[in-house]
Amino acid sequence: MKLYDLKGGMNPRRVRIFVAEKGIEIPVEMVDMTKGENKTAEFLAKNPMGKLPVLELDDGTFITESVAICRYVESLHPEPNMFGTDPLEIANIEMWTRRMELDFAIPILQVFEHLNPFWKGRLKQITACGELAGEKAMTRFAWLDGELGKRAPEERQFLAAGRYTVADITLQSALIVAKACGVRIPEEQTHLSSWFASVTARPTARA
Ligand SMILES: N[C@@H](CCC(=O)N[C@@H](CS)C(=O)NCC(=O)O)C(=O)O
Repeated sequence: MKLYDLKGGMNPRRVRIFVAEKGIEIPVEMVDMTKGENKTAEFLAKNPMGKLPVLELDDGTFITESVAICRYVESLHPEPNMFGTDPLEIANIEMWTRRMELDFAIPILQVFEHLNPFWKGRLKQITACGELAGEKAMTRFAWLDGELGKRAPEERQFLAAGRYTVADITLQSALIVAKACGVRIPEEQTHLSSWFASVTARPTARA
């Protein structure tokens, strides 16, 4: 098995943290996006979307999409469980993961793509799109801080279950990119800030 990885990328980080939480090691090959290595014919044969991460299996099969990779790893290494153990928990973790992807990760990626100088000349950048996405992200931060605040203190530590799950990893990875783009959790949002401080203090956070 081999993981094609990208330094600094939100989705590759999700898989790295997930794998680290499982306590396993998967050999890694770094792909340098700045050199266009993810757009070569050789890489596009692995993932026609030209994106990372990609998991290569020993029989030459490629799995793309970070959640699909995580699910595959979970099937092989069920403990610690990160996708849920009973119907309600599975649904809750899926619900929170989808929320974190659609309402947090996507706007944050749009801020990065439309406003960050890295993408100049690589993508069509529209400043207003980046600014709008930043506003959406900030609205979502406020909403999530409020949601966490409605919970009993012991239930604020994790988003979807009484333990760290793939939903937490999804937001944690998105917020690292947000921070790098200058989109920060406002100081007064203490519940969201505490959650972020707690997940980023985990030993796997630097994976
Ligand atoms: N939906 C995919 C998204 C993958 C993705 O967007 N990867 C980014 C890094 S976070 C990438 O490879 N970008 C390279 C590019 O767009 O050229 C997943 O969850 O894995």
